[in-house]
Amino acid sequence: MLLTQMFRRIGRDTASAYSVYSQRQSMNSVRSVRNVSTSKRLRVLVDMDGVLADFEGGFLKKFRKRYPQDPYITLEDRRGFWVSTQYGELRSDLCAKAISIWESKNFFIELEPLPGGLEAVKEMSRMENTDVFICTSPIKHYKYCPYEKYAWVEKHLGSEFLEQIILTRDKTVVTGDVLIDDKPDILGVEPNPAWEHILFTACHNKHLPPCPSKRHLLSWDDDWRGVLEDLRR
Ligand code: UMP
Ligand code: MG
Repeated sequence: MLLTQMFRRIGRDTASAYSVYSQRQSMNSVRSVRNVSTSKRLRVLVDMDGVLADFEGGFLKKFRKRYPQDPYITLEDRRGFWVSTQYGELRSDLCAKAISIWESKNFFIELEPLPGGLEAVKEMSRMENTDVFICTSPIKHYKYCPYEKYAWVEKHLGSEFLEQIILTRDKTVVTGDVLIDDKPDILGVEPNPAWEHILFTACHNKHLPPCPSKRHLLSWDDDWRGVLEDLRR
C-alpha cells in the first residue's frame, strides 16, 4: 500500500471511532439527565451515639468497672435520653459519676459499633443520588470527644468518610431530607428543621408511647431502604 493511501485509511478509522465515542457520550448524558429528573437526590443525616455507636452499652460497662460498689441501671431499666438524669435520680452523687465516664479519655473511641449500622451507612453511601452525613453532638468537655469521634469514623468507616462528618450541638440548623436519630425530641434554634426525624429505637426510648406521626426504625435490620425510597418520591 502506498504511504498516502495508508494515511488516508488511518484518518478514516480515527474519524469513525470518534463518531462512535461521541454518540456514546451523548447517550450517557441523556441517561444521567433522566436519572436526575426521575430520582430525587437524598441527603441522609445519620446520628452516631445510639445509632451507629453503642453509647449505652459502653457507658454501663465502664461505669460498673470504675464504680463496682455503686448501684447501676440495667439497659432494660433505662428511661429517658439523659443517662446522667436517671443516675442522679437513683442517688444524687451518681449524676457526676456518670458524667465522669463519658468525659474520660478513650470512652468514645472504644464504643462498639451497633449491629448492622456500619454496613447500612456504607451501602447508603454507595447508592445513586444519595449523600450520607454522620451528624453527631459532641459533649461540651471537648478534650477527647471531638477527636475520638473523628477517629472512630476513620477506624470503622475509613478515611474517606471523614469528609462526611457534621459535629454540632444543634442539629436543627443542618439541612437534610432525613435525620435518623435515637433522641425523641431534637430541638434547637430552628423551629422547622429541613429534615424529617426518623426515631431509631434505643433502650431509653423503647417504652415511650407510640407517636403515629413519626416514622421509626427498630434497628438496622428494619426496612431503612424502604424508608429512603419513600422519601425519594
Ligand atoms: N450525653 C450527655 N448526657 C447524657 C447522655 C448523653 O451529655 O446523659 C451526650 C453524649 C453524646 C450526646 O455526646 O449526648 C448524644 O449525642 P447524639 O447521639 O444526640 O448526637
Ligand atoms: Mg444519639
